[in-house]
Amino acid sequence: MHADFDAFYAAVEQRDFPELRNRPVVVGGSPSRRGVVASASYESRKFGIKSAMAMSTAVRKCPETVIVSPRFVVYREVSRQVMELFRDITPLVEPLSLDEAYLDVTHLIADNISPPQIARNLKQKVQSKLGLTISVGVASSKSVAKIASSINKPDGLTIVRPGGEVPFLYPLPVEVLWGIGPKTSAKLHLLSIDTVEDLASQPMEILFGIFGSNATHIKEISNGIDTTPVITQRERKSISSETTLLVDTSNAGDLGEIVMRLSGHVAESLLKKNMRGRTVKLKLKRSDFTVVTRQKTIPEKVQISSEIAESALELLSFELENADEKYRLIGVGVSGFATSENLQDEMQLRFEGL
Ligand code: TTP
Ligand code: CA
Repeated sequence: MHADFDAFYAAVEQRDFPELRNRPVVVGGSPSRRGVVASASYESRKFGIKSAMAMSTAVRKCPETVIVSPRFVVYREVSRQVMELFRDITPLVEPLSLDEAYLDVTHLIADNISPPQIARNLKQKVQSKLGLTISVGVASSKSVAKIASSINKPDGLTIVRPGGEVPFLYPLPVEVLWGIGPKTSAKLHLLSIDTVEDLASQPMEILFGIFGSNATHIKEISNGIDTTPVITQRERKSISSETTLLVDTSNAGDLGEIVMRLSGHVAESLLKKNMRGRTVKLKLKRSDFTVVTRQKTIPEKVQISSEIAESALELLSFELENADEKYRLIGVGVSGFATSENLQDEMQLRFEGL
């Protein structure tokens, strides 16, 4: 199952301030300070208001809309509560962000309790305990479940039975697939690739031209094939990113730049998964193919790019001072996770980054 809060920040505000219910509400920064919409209530979406839109545009579209400043501390607490409710029904919960998670409930299915019932119970529990609605998708894989939860919002429940993946996916617009953002979808529409079926029926050469090394994955998910398991935070040992260099080098400047770029990739994955770790690892493969790894454990858990890069660069200069080698591969990783306790910084970042 994939479960996702409907209009998360806005719904929390409408729950806590009854005068906001049934009204167009947006949570975000002030229009006079070039703020943007973080979350838009479903009432405001009827006017064309969406997340990430400039607040001034939102006000133009619907002058009556109520603008509310975000209360990150509250959203973080609600997120903690909902993840706890999820974990009451299964320990196999993989949070994707503050307001959504995958739940593996395979082991709960029995003669007298079916997947739709499990999902209905979950929705009811969230409504009665938290006073909020979630949309749930139920399917045989993570990718299909996530799409299923997104297509009947708000308060949706969409069930895709095993074998029904292809008929479910094919008529949908390509944008429903994970990893197809606005740039790629514009490119696809130019090629008259509009639906998932259009995409799934492309020859592999075309897909390689558009998606590069990701083409096989795209082909699979457009046919509803996804075998990735639900991974809880405790199980995930490390998050890393590595690259093989075009030419072997010992140039400290070049190596440093790559380390910074890789730290950025790792930070992005950590943010997406709401995780932070305490150990930063640098992996180097020398020209003679020997691999060295150096790691550093720090008192504060890291999550953002600059923090990861700081430790990784320190490890790099230590290696360069102590070895006279050329390198052919570099990797940066973070491990030493605990359940994310402080998500506030992440929300702040996401909010400011809009
Ligand atoms: P989403 O799940 O993308 O959006 P939502 O919950 O508001 O609405 P939907 O019913 O479509 O799921 O994001 C969850 C929260 O994350 C959202 O309430 C506010 C925050 N957020 C931002 O701060 N900026 C953004 O651009 C987006 C998309 C979300
Ligand atoms: Ca949501």
